[in-house]
Amino acid sequence: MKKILVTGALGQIGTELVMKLRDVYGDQNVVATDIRQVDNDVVNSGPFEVLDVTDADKMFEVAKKYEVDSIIHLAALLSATAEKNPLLAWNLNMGGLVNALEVARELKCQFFTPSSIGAFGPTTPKDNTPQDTIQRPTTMYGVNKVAGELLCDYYFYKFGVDTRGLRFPGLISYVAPPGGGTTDYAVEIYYKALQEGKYTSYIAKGTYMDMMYMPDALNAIIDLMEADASKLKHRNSFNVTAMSFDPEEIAAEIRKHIPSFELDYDVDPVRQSIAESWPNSIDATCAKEEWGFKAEYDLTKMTEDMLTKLREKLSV
Ligand code: VAH
Repeated sequence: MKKILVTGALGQIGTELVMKLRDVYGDQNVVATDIRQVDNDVVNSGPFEVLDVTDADKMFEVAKKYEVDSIIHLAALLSATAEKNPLLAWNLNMGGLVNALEVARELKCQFFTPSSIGAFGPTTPKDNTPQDTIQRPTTMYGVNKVAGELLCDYYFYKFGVDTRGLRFPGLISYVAPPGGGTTDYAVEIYYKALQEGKYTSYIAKGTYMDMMYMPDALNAIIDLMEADASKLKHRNSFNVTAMSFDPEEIAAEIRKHIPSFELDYDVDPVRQSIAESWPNSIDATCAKEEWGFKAEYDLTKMTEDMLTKLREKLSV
């Protein structure tokens, strides 16, 4: 990757990924785009363009203007929002993806877009979910992710586009909040623990989901994109994970730092049903074997860092 176009650059992943990519590849070599403009480091530390990913002509124009050789396509609606607006989600998630793939094909760009554990469904083996298995998701987000994986593989086989992807678990970060996801509780709980000493979880006790700290997710994207193509048996998309926990386990870890922290429940049936359709834990062996994936943060190490960084951010 030398000159990179990032869509959805102001989202949870994009906000940190753009800054990391600019550290690695140079500020002027990372073109950040999003449907809106704000006054922050992403916009002010390098090239920024307002881009609606459903506008194919504009996307091509921006990619051509900066002569990009890589596209990291992040713009999408997440699972809970997609379930509230399924047709909007289809149009944005699939329309935006096709536009980005077409630009990558025409300009011969390397291509990355995230998939998700949401690409699995109720009939997928739930524990230690394999890389290659049944994928019959029951959410619009999951349908988008499976279709996206298949489309990205198609562009590789049919047109030779160097497409690569990761099935991300829930991502936890202290910089930009997630928006409209099912796993967002695992971010909110840290903020509420510091601000109020308690949290009411919309996900039920005993509901296990794979999770990953954002630094590991950013490294995984760069490591995959820099991996030797001849070593890749899979492309779209690799299972990756760092940990799996339920609300009780993350609360117990927080209590090691805030002993009085209280957790209770007010389960959201929509997000609970989405969570129950996903695996309890996935197997990341292929990512480890094919391109050396390794997560540095477990629940203990992530909790220490999240609470330390949030204390500074929230001045508490
Ligand atoms: C969501 N954070 O909750 C995203 C992610 C695995 C979860 O895809 O929709």
